[in-house]
Amino acid sequence: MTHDTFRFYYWPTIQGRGEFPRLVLEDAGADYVDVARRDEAEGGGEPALMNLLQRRDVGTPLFAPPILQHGALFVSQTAAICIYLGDVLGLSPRDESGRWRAAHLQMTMADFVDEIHDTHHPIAGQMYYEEQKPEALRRGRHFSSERLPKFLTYFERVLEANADSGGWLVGSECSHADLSLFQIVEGLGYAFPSALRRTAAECPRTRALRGRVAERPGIAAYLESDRRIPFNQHGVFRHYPELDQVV
Ligand SMILES: N[C@@H](CCC(=O)N[C@@H](CS)C(=O)NCC(=O)O)C(=O)O
Repeated sequence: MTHDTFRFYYWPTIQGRGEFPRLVLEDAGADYVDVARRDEAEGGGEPALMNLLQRRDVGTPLFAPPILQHGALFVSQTAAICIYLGDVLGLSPRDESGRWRAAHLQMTMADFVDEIHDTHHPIAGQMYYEEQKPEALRRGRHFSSERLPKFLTYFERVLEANADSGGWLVGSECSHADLSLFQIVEGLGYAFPSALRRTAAECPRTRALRGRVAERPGIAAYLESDRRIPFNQHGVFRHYPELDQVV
């Protein structure tokens, strides 16, 4: 099963949460189809994604993208997909303790991503930003002042605790967790540049990890390619200067 083509399903015009599994696939040079980015005429587009959410032959029904299909297996939830891909593609720590610690970091990053999303949509994802702006202002400024530094300095402490092993979060090799932390720092650089700058001095190891991941051959090639969708105002990471303010 390891060498089946992966079929990956996510919204076709944003990085969003889909970017976390994409980075694992790209780092590993995996053979995958980003299904909804294909033409509708070829069975792609958003209809492919909507159809998948309705399918009854997928094992456990699926709630929301991102979703990975590998052979007969369908996995959803960003963190679970990254962990699964890490295991199958050699981007998980090899020992049991390390695998669980990388999983715990992946889930902490999922919490972080939810909080990043909720800065611009604190009431409901289905409502426009402009309909929830007063709440977004409170939430966004609290995030910039308190939560962003708390999460980032936590990951810095994780790197410090593992400092003798080459600068990765867990063990002595790059894992799916490192790729996800790279993506979070990239996203914050787009969405919260000012708050990120304020915390940067406290996070030298995280900055170094970001650079090290960007230079990995699979990631460097991906970032240069048109497969990497630029950040935009529709994904999880959105730049509203009024939210990027420390109070
Ligand atoms: N915790 C889930 C969240 C999934 C999620 O919120 N997906 C978004 C796109 S990023 C979506 O389309 N949600 C539809 C919905 O929640 O109704 C994960 O990390 O995969």
